[in-house]
Amino acid sequence: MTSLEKKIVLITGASSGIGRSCAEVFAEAGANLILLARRNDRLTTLVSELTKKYGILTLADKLDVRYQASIAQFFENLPVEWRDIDILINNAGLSRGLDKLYQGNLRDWEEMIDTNIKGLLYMSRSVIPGMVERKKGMVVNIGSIAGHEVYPNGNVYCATKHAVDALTRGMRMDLVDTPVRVCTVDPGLVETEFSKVRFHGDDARAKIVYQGMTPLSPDDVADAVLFAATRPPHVQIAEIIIMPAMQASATLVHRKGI
Ligand code: NDP
Ligand code: 8X3
Repeated sequence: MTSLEKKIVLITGASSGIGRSCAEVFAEAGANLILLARRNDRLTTLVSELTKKYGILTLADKLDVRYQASIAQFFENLPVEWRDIDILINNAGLSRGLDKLYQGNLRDWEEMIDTNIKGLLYMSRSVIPGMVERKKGMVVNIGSIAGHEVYPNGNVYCATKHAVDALTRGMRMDLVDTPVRVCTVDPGLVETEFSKVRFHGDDARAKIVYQGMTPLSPDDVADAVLFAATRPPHVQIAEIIIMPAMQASATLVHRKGI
């Protein structure tokens, strides 16, 4: 097992759900964390919790991964002691809407494409060259079962997660002659703010997504990310698909009493 003690781990979308849980498990493992998201107030609270609990170093910043210029500025201003990033967790992502493609909201499409695809690309382009130069590093992309299957009304979200799958494969090919490893962790239903965001804040509709079944928790997914990150340097966990026991595919979920 590889120790994460004092490793620098950068997590996008650390203000909630899977990203927040990753921050917790990597902090517990002794890593120093760069935590990014748009909701800076949440990051501030998380930083004070994690530093108190685990005595690690943290750097948090407000960053919207959709904007390449903001990302460039963030890295330009990054203190030198934080620059040698060991692990990049490309987690920031979202779904918006669940509509037939021909009725889809164009703004929802732009937001998903800009965040899930372009954000991941911009972050990767900024961080991977340093890893190649230092001859060590790991990228973990948070994909989805929606990157392997398409479900009704999931059209554009599924397309973005298929893109994450393709980009992960591409990265792995392009890095095969380096020690840098690339992994994708692809969950099924995880109860986070994901559905609330998908339904533009409609809590009642979001709850229905997990009705009658036990979804994954974000900690379950963080556990899988931690597993991949703690393998010895010659082991590359390429892909982890993780689903609740009550889910067999994107469209087959067993729900009790429904
Ligand atoms: P949450 O909504 O709980 O968390 C999403 C995180 O992404 C938040 O921290 C949010 O922070 C951040 N984020 C969204 N847009 C941006 C942006 N433009 N710039 C920076 N950060 C952003 O959902 P999850 O934890 O569930 O989602 C995390 C990842 O997991 C996503 O990529 C999602 O597609 C994937 N996933 C989720 C599944 C699920 O069922 N929940 C299943 C499979 C995959 P903020 O709003 O503060 O910027
Ligand atoms: C999130 C899981 O099934 O809602 O990626 O697409 S699903």
